[in-house]
Amino acid sequence: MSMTGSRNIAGSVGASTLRLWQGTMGSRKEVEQTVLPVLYDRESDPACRLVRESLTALNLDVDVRPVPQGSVIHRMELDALGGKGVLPTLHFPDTGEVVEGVEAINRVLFSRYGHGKVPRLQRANRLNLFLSELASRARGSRGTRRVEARRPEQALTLYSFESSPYSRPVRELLCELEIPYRLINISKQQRADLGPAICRLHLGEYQPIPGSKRDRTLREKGRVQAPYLIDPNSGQEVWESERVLTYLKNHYVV
Ligand SMILES: N[C@@H](CCC(=O)N[C@@H](CS)C(=O)NCC(=O)O)C(=O)O
Repeated sequence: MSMTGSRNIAGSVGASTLRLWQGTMGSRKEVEQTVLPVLYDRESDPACRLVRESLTALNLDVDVRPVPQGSVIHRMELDALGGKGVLPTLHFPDTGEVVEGVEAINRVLFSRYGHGKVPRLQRANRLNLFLSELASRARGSRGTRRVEARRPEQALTLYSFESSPYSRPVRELLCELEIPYRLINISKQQRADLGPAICRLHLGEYQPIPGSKRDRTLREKGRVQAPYLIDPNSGQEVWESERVLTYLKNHYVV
């Protein structure tokens, strides 16, 4: 990995540490999702981060519509929902329900998909928002402002989980390029999932929980690693964070 790449990952580790590695572990039981909710999100926004952590905790997938500063298309889409146009906003396309703001979204997510109560570290209180703000500052202005980019015809797919230091730079770039993507959360569900892909903390052959998304990913793709990007527009599937970033820059930055 290049010096710049290593510095980027070190800063991303810092951001995850400031948020106490929330957005790593997820529920062992996975909800069957037929129609995915749509999350209007800005990667660097402290409140949006708390929602993304909740999604990892609940092991839920969403269709992300990044709304960077200077956004045109997703800002228009968000405003057309008829709400206040705040970030984060979660839209359930099957019911038309629009939920605005981190507190309301977390309440809906944990009552619908969790045990009812929003866990202490996901609550939108002053401490969590402060730590999330610090995490954003550790990333400078990444994942904040729109950069001129080509718009893909079809949304991309990204396998990730919120605290993943290697995935964060990819999500930041997707946000800056205002590229819509399906976020597949591959939350860690057991001790054997912990650690980087090349040296998991658990010795021996890697065995995800049978029947889980991780298990399906291992069987279908041959490995479980974040980030992993699929672009249906070019038919390309890309592993390795630096290669994913280069791919996005080459294909979408104008
Ligand atoms: N060299 C890879 C490292 C990727 C990596 O190790 N990612 C971690 C998450 S940050 C991972 O996939 N860990 C294994 C797992 O979650 O099962 C890259 O740059 O993308």
